[in-house]
Amino acid sequence: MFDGPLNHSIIGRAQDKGIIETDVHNLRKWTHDKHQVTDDYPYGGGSGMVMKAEPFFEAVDELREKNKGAKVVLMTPQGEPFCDAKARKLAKLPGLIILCGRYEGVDERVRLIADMEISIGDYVLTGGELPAMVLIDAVARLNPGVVKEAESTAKDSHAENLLEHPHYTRPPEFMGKKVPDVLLSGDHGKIEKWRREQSIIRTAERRPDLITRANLTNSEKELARRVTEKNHD
Ligand code: JAH
Repeated sequence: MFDGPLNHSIIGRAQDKGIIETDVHNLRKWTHDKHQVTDDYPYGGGSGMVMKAEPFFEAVDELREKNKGAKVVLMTPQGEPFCDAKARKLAKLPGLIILCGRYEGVDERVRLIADMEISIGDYVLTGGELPAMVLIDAVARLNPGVVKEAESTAKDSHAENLLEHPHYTRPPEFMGKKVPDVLLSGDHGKIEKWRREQSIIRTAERRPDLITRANLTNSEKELARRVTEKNHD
């Protein structure tokens, strides 16, 4: 399940270059029974299975020993919502040990060995593997040299709590829709001003929850307010 995404494209290249390294572990390795069982019936009854605590404990003991300073993250819909700021904090750490549950959930005592619990959004999946890969991708690309220098991550959408401005490439007219004249003007001052305005307008329209956290000048706040008011009548 991890093989495709982690060895593909930018993340794959970052691993080839030795900038980041990922290892995938099968929890069954830390079982002791013939059938390598990692789940069991829930105490108190009910449908579905629960992941056993012991294999997680033994796995984390071993992986903490081999990855000094790494933090243990449990992927769960009950965790702290993942965001750009969190990704930047995690990118500064020497390593991450990411625990992925399956079935209805993991034994509550697994929480005791996790340094943090992270959710990538308010929906339930069949397991924590896809969220883990989302986290890895978001954190990995913040390491110097993973994405091209020109594509600096400092101005990423969300790094400044703003959505990005619209992007256009050739042709200059498509299905009757023209590329805004300003982008063809060659006036980089005007282009930057237009992009900043578009960014603010879009964020105010689509994500009023973000705009309150963005660093805006007084006139930019005024622009955001005009957009919000227009959308309320
Ligand atoms: C589902 C264990 N926030 C996304 C997310 C994270 C984890 C899980 N689902 C959604 C999950 C089943 C078992 C974890």
